Amino acid sequence: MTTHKRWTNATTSHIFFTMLFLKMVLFGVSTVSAQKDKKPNVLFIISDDLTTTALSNYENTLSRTPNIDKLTSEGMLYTRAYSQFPVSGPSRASLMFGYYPHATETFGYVSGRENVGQERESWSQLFKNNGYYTARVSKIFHMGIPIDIETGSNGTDDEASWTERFNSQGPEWKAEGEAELVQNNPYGLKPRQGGNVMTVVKADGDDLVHSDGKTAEKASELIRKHKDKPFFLAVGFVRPHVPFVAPKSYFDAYPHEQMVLPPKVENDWDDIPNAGINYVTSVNAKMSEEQEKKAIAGYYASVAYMDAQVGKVLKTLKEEGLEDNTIVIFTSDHGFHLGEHRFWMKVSLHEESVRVPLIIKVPNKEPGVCHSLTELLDLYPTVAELAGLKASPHIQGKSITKTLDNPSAKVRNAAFSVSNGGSSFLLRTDKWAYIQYGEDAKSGMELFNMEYDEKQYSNLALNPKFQDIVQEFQTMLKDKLKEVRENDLGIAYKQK
Ligand SMILES: [Ca+2]
Repeated sequence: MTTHKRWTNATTSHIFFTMLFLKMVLFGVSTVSAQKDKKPNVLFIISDDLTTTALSNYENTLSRTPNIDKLTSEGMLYTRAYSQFPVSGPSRASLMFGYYPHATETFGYVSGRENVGQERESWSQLFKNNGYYTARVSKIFHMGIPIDIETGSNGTDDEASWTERFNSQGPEWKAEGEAELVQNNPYGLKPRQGGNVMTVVKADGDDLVHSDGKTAEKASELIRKHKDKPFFLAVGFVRPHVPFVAPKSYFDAYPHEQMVLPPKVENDWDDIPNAGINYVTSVNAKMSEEQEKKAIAGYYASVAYMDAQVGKVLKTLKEEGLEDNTIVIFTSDHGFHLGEHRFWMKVSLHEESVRVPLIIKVPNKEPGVCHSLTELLDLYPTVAELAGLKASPHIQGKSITKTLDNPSAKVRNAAFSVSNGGSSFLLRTDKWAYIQYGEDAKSGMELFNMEYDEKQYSNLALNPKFQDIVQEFQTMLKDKLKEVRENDLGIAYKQK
C-alpha cells in the first residue's frame, strides 16, 4: 500500500512536472527567452507634411489625434526633433541614407541613391542585408503628391532598400464629394485643382476610398503575414499633405468658422528678409480669412483621418502579439505652416515648418518626454543600435538611444537644417534659432530668442546688442558645413 502510494505520488508528480515543463515550453518560459533572442521588428510610420502645431500630444488643444496620443503615452516623445530639409525629397533622402543634404548634394526630388552610390546601405537596406524582411507601403522615399498617388507610381523610390514594395493609389483631389480650392481662388469659382495647392475635399465613402486607408490595410496584412520572422516595415501616410482630402465625417469636429487663426502681428514682415518670406502666403495666394480657416479645418480633418489609419496599424500589431518585440517610430518628413506670419506650406526654416513630431516606442523602456535636440538623421543609427546591427561609421546622424533611458541626456548642441537648394541654413540650439540666407549671409539673417519669442516675431539679427551671438552662429555654421562636407563620399559623388 505504502509502496503503491509512493509510486502513485511519484508518478503524479512526474506527470505534474512533465505537464508543467510542456506548458512552459509551449506557453511560458520558452516564449520569453525566445523573445529575448529574437531580433526586434521595426515599424516605421511616417506622415507627410505633419506639423507639431496640429497635434494634441504637442501644443494643439483643438485638433484630436487619439491614436498618436496613445502611442505617445507608451513611448518617448521628442519635443525638439528637426527635419534636415523642410521638403519631402531631400528630407527623406537624408533620413534614409544617413547623410546631411550638403554631404551628398541631394536637394531635389530624388531618392538620394544617385549621390551615395550603389554600395552604401540605406536604413532599411541595412536591415534587409541582416536577414530582415523589409517592405515599403506607399511614400517613404520621395513621391510627388498628389500625382504619384493618382497614378499609383513608385515615385523616385530606391528599389534596393526593400524586399517588397507596395503603392496605394487614390483619387486625391479628384475624390467624389464637396470640394473647394482655398488658395488663388479669390472669387471661389474653381471647386478643385490638382498639384501642390490647397484643395479641400469632404469626400464621399469610407476610409478605404483613399490612399492612406489602403496603406493601413496593406500594412496590417504584411504584419500578419510576416509576424514569424523579423521585419522592417515602413508605412508612409500621405496626409495631411495637400490636397486636404478625407471622408466627410472627419470634418465634423472642425467647422471652419470655429478655427482659430494665428495672430496677425502688425509689421510682422518688416524684419524678415525677402528670402525668408515663404513661397506661399495668404497675400500671394490671395486667401480670404474664410479660406484661411477652411485650410486649417481641412488640414485638421486630414490629420484626424491619418491618425485613424495609424490606429489601425497599431491595433494589428497588438492583436498579433507583436507589441513586446517591435520598435515603433512615428514621425513626419518636415512640418507645415498653418498661417503663422501668414505663411502656408513648407520650405521655410521657421519653427512650424522645420520641427517634426517624433515618438519612439521601444519594448521594455519607460515612456517619457525628451526635450533634447534631435534630428531625423538620428533615426538610422539609433534604430540600428537598438536592433544590434552595425551601421556604417560614416553616416552622419547620432544614436539617441541614451535618451530612451535618460530623457535629459543630451546628444547635440544644435540641430541643423537647410532649405532653398541648400542655400538657406538653420542652427537651432536650446535657446536660439539662427537662420541665414546664403552661405555668405548676403541675403539676410534671422535670430530669435526661443525662450522669450517662440513664435519668432522679433528678429534680433541686426540688433547691435546681439552681434556677438550672430558671430558665434556664423562660425558654428562654417564649422558645421565643413564637418558635413568632410565625409567618405565626397570624391565618389563628385566623379559620378
Ligand atoms: Ca513632405
